[in-house]
Amino acid sequence: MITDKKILIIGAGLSGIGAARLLLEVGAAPVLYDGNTSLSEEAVRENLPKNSSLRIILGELPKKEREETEVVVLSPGVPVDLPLVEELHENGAVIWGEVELAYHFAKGKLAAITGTNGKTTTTALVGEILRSFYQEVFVVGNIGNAYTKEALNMTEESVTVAEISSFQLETIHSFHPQVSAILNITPDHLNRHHTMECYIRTKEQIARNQDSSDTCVLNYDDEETRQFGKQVKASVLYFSRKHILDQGVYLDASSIIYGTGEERIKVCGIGELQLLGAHNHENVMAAIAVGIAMGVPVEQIRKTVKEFQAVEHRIEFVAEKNGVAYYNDSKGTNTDASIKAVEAMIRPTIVIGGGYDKHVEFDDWVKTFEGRVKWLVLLGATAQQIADTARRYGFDRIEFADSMEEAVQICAGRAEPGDAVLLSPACASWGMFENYEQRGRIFKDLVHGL
Ligand code: UMA
Repeated sequence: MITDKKILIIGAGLSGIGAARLLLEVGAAPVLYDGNTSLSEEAVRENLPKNSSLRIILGELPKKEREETEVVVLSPGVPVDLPLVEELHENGAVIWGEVELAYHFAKGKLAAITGTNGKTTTTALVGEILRSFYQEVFVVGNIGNAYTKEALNMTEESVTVAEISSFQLETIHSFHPQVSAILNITPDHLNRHHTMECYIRTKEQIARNQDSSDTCVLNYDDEETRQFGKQVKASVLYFSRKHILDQGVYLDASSIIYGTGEERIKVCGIGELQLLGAHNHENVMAAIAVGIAMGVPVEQIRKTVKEFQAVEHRIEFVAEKNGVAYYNDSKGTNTDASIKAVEAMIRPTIVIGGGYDKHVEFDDWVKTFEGRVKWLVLLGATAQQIADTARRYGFDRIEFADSMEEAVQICAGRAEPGDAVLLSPACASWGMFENYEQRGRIFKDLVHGL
């Protein structure tokens, strides 16, 4: 029984707190450890049940815990090759991720979604699809709701969708979703996983415990995931934006079709979706495939995907003012994300960009402006660099703003009915805002105030 073991939780963030609360509730006596010395014990305790006897250690881990720990519960942000974790492992401790711990106590049916991009949108949409059909639905994981926080509330009737990051997949053992999905795999987090090969193998862990009664949803257009489909034990359900599939979910001209092998069922037209952009069409197709594999009838799926609005700060439609559509893509904190946002625009667009300087180049982003972007309004530390880059590519309809308020005013003045205004800065928010969420909310408040 895990409850009888000497358990050490590493990390006192969302995952560590979720793990601690779960373990206390089932009668275990874990120790909660965090390497960050600037944390205060009182602040950590505020997130725990009142009067709990949980031991909290901050900073250096004493010798006794290094030697006697039997089970380590790792937060996803803590790498398995951290010297401390390696030492604990060498001293005989087993290493469980927070997801593995949650899975150990969770009940009901589970869908798990990973991929480099689109995880959160797809997971949120799958959550809505499941809610349209099942009574008791949980949406957990990397999306910001620790799996351990919900695991004990689940019953055999529960249906759960979990967004699972590559960090979380490093430390699973028995984790076994009935439906898994890998949306795409492109280079990311290589500082943590070291090589692309390791990163891909880590992503593939999501299906490792699946068998022929399970389903693995994979992207047919992504070379890596298509190849992976040949090796998995689960039955594969592909989705594709570029190929017609006999069995799977695919895009045919402007319709999303589910091919059952025997018949072709139209799910919806892409013009009926509220989500914009080719990348979102992929997310929608993946969510449809997961929904089908989770037993939701196509009729319910159809209704939900048509109604589903973007997740906050991800090309989120804010309002239409004087015939101008305003979109908040404050989550566009790097050029890749902001390229997708610009490419998703179907109206002449004024882009608000710029922010914290991460020492990156903006050429690829600026190259997507042609034929789409009519003005660029810049703020923050990178404003001048982006302007210089844009001018190099012959784009000179640029204005500078000192604040978000001024930026929105400039956009409102420049935009004509039928245009769109897109906040997608291609930069982090630090320096002017606390985080991208605050930046997005300020933008939305200003738009609503127009
Ligand atoms: N810590 C240590 N030692 C270390 C590293 C961290 O003690 O070597 C401590 C930190 O001091 C901190 C705590 O660990 O107090 C933070 O743990 P964490 O980084 O695992 O963060 P959590 O708050 O537990 O949030 C995690 C996910 N964070 C990461 O994977 C980095 C959240 O995903 C997730 O929502 C949450 O669990 C609930 O499941 C965020 C994320 O950035 C959104 N994910 C990455 C991404 O999407 O790209 C993977």
